Amino acid sequence: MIILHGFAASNYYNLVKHVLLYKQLPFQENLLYAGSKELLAISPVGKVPAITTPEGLNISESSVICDFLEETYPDIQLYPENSGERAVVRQIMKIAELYFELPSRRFIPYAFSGTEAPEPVKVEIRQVLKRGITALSHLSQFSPWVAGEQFTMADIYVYYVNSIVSKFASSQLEWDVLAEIPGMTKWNESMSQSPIAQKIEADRLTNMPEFIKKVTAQIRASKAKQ
Ligand SMILES: N[C@@H](CCC(=O)N[C@@H](CS)C(=O)NCC(=O)O)C(=O)O
Repeated sequence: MIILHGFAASNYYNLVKHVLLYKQLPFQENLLYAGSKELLAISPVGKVPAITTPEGLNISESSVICDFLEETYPDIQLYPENSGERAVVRQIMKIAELYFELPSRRFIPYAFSGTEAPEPVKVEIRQVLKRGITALSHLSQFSPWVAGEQFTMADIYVYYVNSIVSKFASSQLEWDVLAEIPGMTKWNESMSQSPIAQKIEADRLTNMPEFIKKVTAQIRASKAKQ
């Protein structure tokens, strides 16, 4: 059976979990936090998520895991047959990660320590997000799914990317980033209603107190070292 390593407060963990549930693949969850020795033995940079395949192969990096799951378990498809259409789906996923998730993630340490990011950091992040807005407005269809008529990996990917944008970028920048993309808010809301997304959200909320305790302890330890 596939083992999914990580913790339910992680959006990357949740996007891979969503793919596993959508594809109706049996899997076991192994609770590991980022930076732990056990995780480092499985995930080379110590990040969450990672999976161990039934054959014992360890794989990390969410998009790589998504591709592996699709190639190995193609019965319930999450990429279009056509290679050009597949490239568009991957392009949306990549742009969402580079221009939406990664810049928004930079606000997480400020949010957890209850501080506001300095203005130059905000200016820089706002610029990157603007490029993401332009690109995603151009590429997204929402008819009814992100890449068109077929529900694809891009729907799952963008949904969990958006969770970081809404929670951290929008609050630090006082800017409803998702509302800038026509159709995005409505689509995001409908994604959140799916039974899989609801189960994942319930698991996330259950894990949150323990995760916050861990992060707070890490912040305290790093302050004590300074
Ligand atoms: N590029 C990685 C990013 C994963 C990632 O950033 N995971 C976070 C948890 S949501 C993490 O493990 N952070 C710990 C760290 O940055 O050391 C992927 O696509 O899986």
